Amino acid sequence: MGYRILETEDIPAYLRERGHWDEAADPEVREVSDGNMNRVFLATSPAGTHSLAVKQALPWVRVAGPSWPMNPDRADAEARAYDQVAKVAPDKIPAIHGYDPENYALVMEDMSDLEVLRTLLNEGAAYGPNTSARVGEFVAQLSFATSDFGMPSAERKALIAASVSPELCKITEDVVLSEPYIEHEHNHWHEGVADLAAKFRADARLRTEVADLRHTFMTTAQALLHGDLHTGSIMVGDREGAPVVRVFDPEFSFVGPIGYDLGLYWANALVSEERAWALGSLSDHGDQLRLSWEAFETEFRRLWPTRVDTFFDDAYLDRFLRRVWTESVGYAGTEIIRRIIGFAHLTDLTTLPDPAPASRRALLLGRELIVRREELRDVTAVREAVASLG
Ligand code: SR1
Ligand code: MG
Repeated sequence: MGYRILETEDIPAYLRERGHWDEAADPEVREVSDGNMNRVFLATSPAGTHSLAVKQALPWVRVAGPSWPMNPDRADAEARAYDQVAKVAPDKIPAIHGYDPENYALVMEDMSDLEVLRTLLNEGAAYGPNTSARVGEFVAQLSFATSDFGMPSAERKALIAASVSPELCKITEDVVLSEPYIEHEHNHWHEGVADLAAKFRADARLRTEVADLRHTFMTTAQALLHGDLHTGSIMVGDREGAPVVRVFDPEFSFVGPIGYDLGLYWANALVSEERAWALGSLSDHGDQLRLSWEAFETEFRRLWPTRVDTFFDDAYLDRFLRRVWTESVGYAGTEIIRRIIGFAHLTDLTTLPDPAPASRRALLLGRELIVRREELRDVTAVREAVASLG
């Protein structure tokens, strides 16, 4: 039948055609699209006893419209990533009921009983003790299993080939890892940071360091990444009295540097800390980088004895983890900066009564994380960089 763009009224028949809905009554459907890229619908039985989510990739960037075309096969990358995570961390992703490659549509668990982590944080909630630890474990479990430590060499080469995602990687190479440092029509900023935006564009040292991180992003095939692991890609809540953390939306997935996933999460945690600082509501924000790194490192080291290639010795593990740490610090800096002077901004800052003071602090921190990433060798050093903002 070919690719058809689904509208709200199409969803009941679509779910029946695909074998996902056999109840007598049609579901009630509402569109809940929220991210920059895709459409999401929730379908719920009239009695509220059965529900599903349908996510479809459009042939353009949703928030930009047809003027920014984008290959919908990014949904293939998302489905592939979910397949990989389901093998090693099924408790940390939504249940996937089916993928329809012809229409670039995923049918998955309705998670509307959970909350998007960013939304909760913006409302003043704390992270709590589990969230960052689960995220750190998620990165370790996915990255170990899809690295040369967790997968035989030939299988890995096939994964790398299957996971090549040129258009989505190009978005990151552009909107995260170059545009904020040059004049570009995508860029915009709050007037209270205009001087810093201009300064960063003229900052040769910063630009060279970002070029290094960009090249690492383009050339390093360590493991399968989520690729866009910000706090809007994580849902949290309680089910039957137990804390639940679900990572979703891995459409930017490809085989790249592990530090890109950790760095994105850290950047978003640090920006949430700046929001809380501005509102005088700091709680556990400053502990999230440590909690996620410790959980990542502990889980990666726990998996290490299971590695498939023992030429990689224990000393090499230490060296490898050091490299992941340093690159994570750098990518955290790039994510902070692009979220303030690039294309896609964060509500953490934009919804503040005055976004300027926290945005300025975050920009300065971002620069420090990039240019001093080799010196910032542990969590304490990063916390000192935050403290030095005053
Ligand atoms: C054009 S897309 C801009 C951003 O939205 C996505 O969520 C990614 O973060 C991307 O960088
Ligand atoms: Mg997304």
